[in-house]
Amino acid sequence: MSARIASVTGRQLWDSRGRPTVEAEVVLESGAVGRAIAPTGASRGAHEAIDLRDGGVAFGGFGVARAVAGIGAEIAGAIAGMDARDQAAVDKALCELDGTPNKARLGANAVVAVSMAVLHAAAAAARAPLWRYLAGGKAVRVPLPEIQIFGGGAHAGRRTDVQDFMVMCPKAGSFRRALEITDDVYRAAGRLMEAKGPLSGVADEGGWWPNFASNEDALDTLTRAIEASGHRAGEDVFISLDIAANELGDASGYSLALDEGRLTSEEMGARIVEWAGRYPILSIEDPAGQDDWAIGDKVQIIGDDVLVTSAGRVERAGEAGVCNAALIKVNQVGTVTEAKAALDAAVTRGWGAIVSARSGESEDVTIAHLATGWDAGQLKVGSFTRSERMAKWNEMLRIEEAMGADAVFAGASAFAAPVAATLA
Ligand code: 2PG
Ligand code: MG
Repeated sequence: MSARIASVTGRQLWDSRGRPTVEAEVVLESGAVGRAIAPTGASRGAHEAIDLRDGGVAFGGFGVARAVAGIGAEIAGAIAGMDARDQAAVDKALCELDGTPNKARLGANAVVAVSMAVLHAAAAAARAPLWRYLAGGKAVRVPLPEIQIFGGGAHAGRRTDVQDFMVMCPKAGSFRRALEITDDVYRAAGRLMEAKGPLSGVADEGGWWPNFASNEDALDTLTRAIEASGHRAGEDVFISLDIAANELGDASGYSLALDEGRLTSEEMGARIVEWAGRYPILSIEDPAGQDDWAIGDKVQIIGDDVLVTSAGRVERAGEAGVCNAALIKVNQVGTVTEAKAALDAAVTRGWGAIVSARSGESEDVTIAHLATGWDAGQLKVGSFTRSERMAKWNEMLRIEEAMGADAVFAGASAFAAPVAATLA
């Protein structure tokens, strides 16, 4: 049956922050349909692909009318007739049509929605779930989830400096069990916060709004929540942080508003090393612009804003030895093919790879399929509330169930070998 692209349509929908976002719908000549919705970040790397927003006063300047118009006026014509199964060719055509290094002309929001919709259409044409289509007959693991308990930084009015306080359960044995354990921790954390003072709702990604006196207060509370949940901190449940350090400063210095103010790059590094020694921390994302980490091999060091899902940046970071894992966000680079190249560059180096949502999300569950079908090993979605997050976790449960007896939970194998060895 023909997998040639017959039509491409864009439309404006709304994201989890109530802001406009782009959906693309691709119909093949066979009648197969693929749809995808662009997510949006709040804490962004300087070298990310750029969303096209309308500016002005309407919708706070976040309108996407121009991005949607570009899909109909330019993108549809450029990829009509192409074979949806040749994702690389479609994505190349999208990049060439845009013509900028960062998708600024057509907008990464338009380009990523179309790129992912083409992928969905190709899977639909193959009558396969997307994860299975991507796996192409190879055995793939069920990813280890990384789940937020407190959301801070740019996702919570900078109530804490650290952006994400998350947990990971590498020894849970299954995705289903990892979610159950996380739910215990999430509830226990809420009870502890309630006991300390009023709860203030949830942050952008559904984690508890961080009502803490200091960043360490949050770390203490999370460690106590793990213990109070009946699970063992540093055994069943580990802490994972996203420092999002580029939101706090740069190599010339970092500002920790909740703690004692400005830290030099060395002091910031020393602070994080101290946290890693005092708390059951297994993974740290974007710790700082440092390249000499005393925490060395024992902890997963994820590059997000520093790598921006760029294969070239993964290569350079690999040579500098600054990370041992890469966060993979398709909209950070703009196309499925480029995101897969960044993942391949990380995996080739023996790094961990984490397919990740953005803080602005929707009911789109593409990332659950990418994390599984690409055998990334890890999946980061946000917290354990709010349907734009739960939709992805729930999709993973369906995928794990569909694998049946063949399901293999990535667990410790998701990490670079030296980190995995600490869990043995
Ligand atoms: C991150 C993401 C998700 P944002 O920093 O990893 O938590 O945030 O989408 O705002 O960049
Ligand atoms: Mg991050």
